[in-house]
Amino acid sequence: MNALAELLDEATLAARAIPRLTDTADLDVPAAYQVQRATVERRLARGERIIGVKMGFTSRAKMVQMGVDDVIWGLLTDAMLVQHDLDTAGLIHPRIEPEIAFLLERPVRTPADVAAAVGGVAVGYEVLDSRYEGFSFTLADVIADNASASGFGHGPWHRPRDVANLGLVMEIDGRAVASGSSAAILGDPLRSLTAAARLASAAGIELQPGWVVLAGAATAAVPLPAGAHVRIAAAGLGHVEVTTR
Ligand code: OOG
Ligand code: MG
Repeated sequence: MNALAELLDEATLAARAIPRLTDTADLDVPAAYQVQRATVERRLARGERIIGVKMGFTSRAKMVQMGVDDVIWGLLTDAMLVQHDLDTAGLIHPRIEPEIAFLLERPVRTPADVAAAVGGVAVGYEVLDSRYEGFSFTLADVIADNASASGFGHGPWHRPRDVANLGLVMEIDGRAVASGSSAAILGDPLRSLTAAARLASAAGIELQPGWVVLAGAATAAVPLPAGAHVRIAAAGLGHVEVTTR
C-alpha cells in the first residue's frame, strides 16, 4: 500500500501523471481506501491537517462523465483550501466543478447524527486533478487517488436550509460552462452527507465539528485553464469566485 501511495504522492508533488495503478497492481476497493489513507498520512506528515471530506459520483452527470458508478469519498486537508486565486502551474490537468458544501458544527459518528450536525451551507467548487494519465481511471484507481482531490473553495456560509433543488451555474470568463440543479446530487445533497456519515462510520472515522463536507458535483467537471476567472452561483446561496494564474 505504501509503495502505491508514494507513487501517487510523488505524482502530486511533481505534477506529473502516472499510469493507472490497476494496470499493474491487483487493487480492490478496500485496498484502494488503504492506499488513499496512506496518501493522506503522507500529507499529514508534512504538516497538513484534515478539514473535511468530499463525496464523489453522487450525480449521474459525474458517473457518466467518468464511467464510474459508485459513490466514493476522499479527505480534504487545509492545504487544499483555495483562497481566491489558484496557481495551476503545480497541477497536472485541473478541472473544476460546482459543489454544495456543508459545515459541521457537531461530530457525526452515524447517519443519525446528520440532521443536528449541520451548522451551515454554502455554494462551493472543487478543483480535481487526477494523478492518472488522460484523467482516466477505474473505481479502485480513483479511490486510491483520494478521489482526484486537489483544491476546493466555498462562498459565505448560510444558516442550514433546504438545499434539495437549487439552480447552479458555473461561468468561466463570463461564459456559462455548466449548469444544473442540486437535485442531481442523490435527489438532495443532504443524502450525500448521510452517505458520508455511513462511509465514515464504516471506516471508524468521526466527522469533526468545523469540517466541510463537499456533497459532490451536480454537473460534469470542466477543464480549468490558467488566467481564468471562474464564478459559481447557487440560487439563494450567493456565489464564490476563483481566479487562476
Ligand atoms: C473523481 C471525483 C468525483 C464528484 O464531485 O463527483 C467528484 C473525478 O471525477 O475525478 O469529486
Ligand atoms: Mg467533486
